[in-house]
Amino acid sequence: MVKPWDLYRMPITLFHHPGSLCSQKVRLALAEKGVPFESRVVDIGPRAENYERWYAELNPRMVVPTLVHDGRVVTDSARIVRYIDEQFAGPVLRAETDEARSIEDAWIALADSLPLRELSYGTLRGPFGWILRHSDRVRLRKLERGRDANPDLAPLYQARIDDVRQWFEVSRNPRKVSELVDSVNATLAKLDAHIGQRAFIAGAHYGLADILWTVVIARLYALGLRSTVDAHRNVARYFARIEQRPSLARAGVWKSVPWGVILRSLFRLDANATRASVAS
Ligand SMILES: N[C@@H](CCC(=O)N[C@@H](CS)C(=O)NCC(=O)O)C(=O)O
Repeated sequence: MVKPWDLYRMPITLFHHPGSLCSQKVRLALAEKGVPFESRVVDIGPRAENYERWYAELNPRMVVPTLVHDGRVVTDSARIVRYIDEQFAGPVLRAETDEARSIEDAWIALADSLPLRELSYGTLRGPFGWILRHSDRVRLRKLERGRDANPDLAPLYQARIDDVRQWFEVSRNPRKVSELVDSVNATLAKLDAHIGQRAFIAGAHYGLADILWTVVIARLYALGLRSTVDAHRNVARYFARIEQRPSLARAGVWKSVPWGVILRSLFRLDANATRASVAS
């Protein structure tokens, strides 16, 4: 709960969505640093508020999250978590030595390269999974309308139209989705070998790479891929340890599908509500 005296030290607005993997990474970094922020939920469900002009002007890729700090706009979760670490007081999240930093960079890049968007839409079961996999028509209609109404932004809208076509073509193809699971499995095997008996991915403390991988592993559990994760014993042990951190609950990082949150957001009970959050 936000306290009145927190408001004056809240120069940050985070445009995000409760269920978005990339938003969870940023919220976890803010929670670890203890940085308060103003929360602006952007509906990325079938209503696709992220395809509206005001948001495209903020984030030309029309994806969440976006951080606005003292008038500076920062996009892309990996860049945002680094930015948060550099700009704000609190525990240092970057690894300490040059060697540890290059290990950290490599694992951040690997977490970023995982095809989790296609995998999330492709593997989520039940009626909600079905709705997600068939939300492309609504999305494409909204993007086409955006392209036609905003000729100056037409190339951005066209790029998203092409991207959405490719995204759903993969997510609705069970053979391609199973290939994605194989590729995630291969990356988990690398993490398993790397983490071994180490406490953290890079360096001596919970850091940037750990934040990204915490959210990735939690998402794999949430998608029902428990046996894929647990087949990698070191990874499962590592996660069992780090999931005890109180920051996960504060940041809304879940390892099971939070139906209540999703339904609230689907029926717009909390979307659009600009509210103050204290991540610490
Ligand atoms: N590389 C970007 C990817 C952002 C991204 O794909 N965000 C997803 C949610 S995790 C999104 O906004 N999806 C909605 C859409 O593409 O329409 C980052 O890490 O911030």
